[in-house]
Parts: sequence; C-alpha cells; structure tokens
Amino acid sequence: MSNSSSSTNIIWHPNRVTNENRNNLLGQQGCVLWMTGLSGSGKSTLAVELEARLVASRHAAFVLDGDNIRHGLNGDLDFSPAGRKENIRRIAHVAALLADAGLIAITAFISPYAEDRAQARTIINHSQAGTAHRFLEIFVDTPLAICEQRDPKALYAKARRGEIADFTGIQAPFEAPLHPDIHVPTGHLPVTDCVNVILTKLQDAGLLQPGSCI
Ligand code: ADX
Repeated sequence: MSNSSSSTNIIWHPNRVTNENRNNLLGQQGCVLWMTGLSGSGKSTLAVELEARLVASRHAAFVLDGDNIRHGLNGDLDFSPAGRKENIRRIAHVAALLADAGLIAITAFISPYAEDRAQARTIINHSQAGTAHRFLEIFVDTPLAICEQRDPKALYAKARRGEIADFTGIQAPFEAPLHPDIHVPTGHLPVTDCVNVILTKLQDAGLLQPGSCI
C-alpha cells in the first residue's frame, strides 16, 4: 500500500489565505471528530445526527462515512489488515484537508486497529499545510452482543454463516480505545442523548461558536 513516498521532485506550494482568515470567515476552527466502533454500533446514525445539529446551529460540518467512502474513493480496498490500514490512512488525509478548509470533519469508520487510529491522529495533528488540528477520538461503545442483535444490515448473520470473511467482532479484532477523548455508551442511551454528550464536550473544548444554540 502507498505511503505517499513514491512521488519525487515535488515542492509544497503554500496558500495565501491563512488559517486565521478561514476561522474568521467561518467563525469556527477546523477539527476532526473520529468515531470508532463496531459495525452496527451507531457510528453513521450518530455522525449524521451530529452533523445536522451542528449545521442547524450554524457550524460547517461534514461526515465521511465508511460504507459511503468504500463506494468510491476507497472502493479498491478490502477488509484485510492492510486494506483497513490504507482506508484509515487515506481518510485521515481527507479529514485533515477538510479541517484545513475550516470544517468540522466527522469520520465514521470502524477503524479497529489502535495503531491505525494513532497514525490518523498523527496525520491530522501534523497536516501537510502545517496546521495542527484538534483530533478527538470518539468511542461509539455498543457491545458486540447488542450490535449482533440489532444487525441492521444482516451482516453479522452472514458472517456467522461464513459468507463474509474477516468480519470485525466475529473473525477479525476490534481494539477498543483505552483512553478515548469522548466515550459514548451508545448501547444504553438514545441517539439524541449521545449527540448531546458529544456537543457538550465540543463546547467545553472551545470548538463551538461562543453562545451557539446547540
Ligand atoms: S474499516 O475497518 O476499514 O474501518 P469501514 O468503516 O471502512 O471499515 O467499513 C465498515 C463497513 O463495511 C461495515 O459497517 C459493513 O457494512 C461493511 N463490511 C463489509 N465487510 C466487512 C468486514 N469484513 N468487516 C467489517 N465490516 C465490513
């Protein structure tokens, strides 16, 4: 898998618009909210609801969703450890670009390997534009038994029948974050309460517009 080291003789061309210019324009600073959790844990539901609440309170936010991105940009990648690593590496760069543009980027990927999430944090904290972005890891914590019981896409049933290989939680591991920035007990709380947990943390971290009605 590419590590972006095959390109030679390339010289970085700086922008004239600064980060501060963009922050003033949008009234917010770019950041990345990195959701991690099992398939069926509620990442996409939560991400879409969070995006809607942020936009309704006049914040510029955008969701990058695992299933959706694998329909296009990352459609060439499988679910092997190497395929997932490349998936997460590319998304970390895309999310960093969105944050460079001043957006609140919300990513919803299983991202099961701690090492890949750590690499994403590094990429985002040291974006190529030279901007350090806030990276907040959000653990969407729904236990496997509940995800399997919900089985919204009927994929756990397929994996149990042996019709999908390397399914996370069944034949492939999920390394839960040990110290997530935000922990959301999605298995026990309704979606609105989960979104409120995240918005409160963002407000405490100074990432939302002062006085915004969330
Ligand atoms: S990741 O592990 O590389 O981060 P990603 O979030 O992009 O995964 O995609 C996960 C989605 O792909 C799941 O929600 C599910 O719909 C689908 N999927 C298909 N095969 C697998 C598999 N083997 N393991 C996990 N998810 C899979």
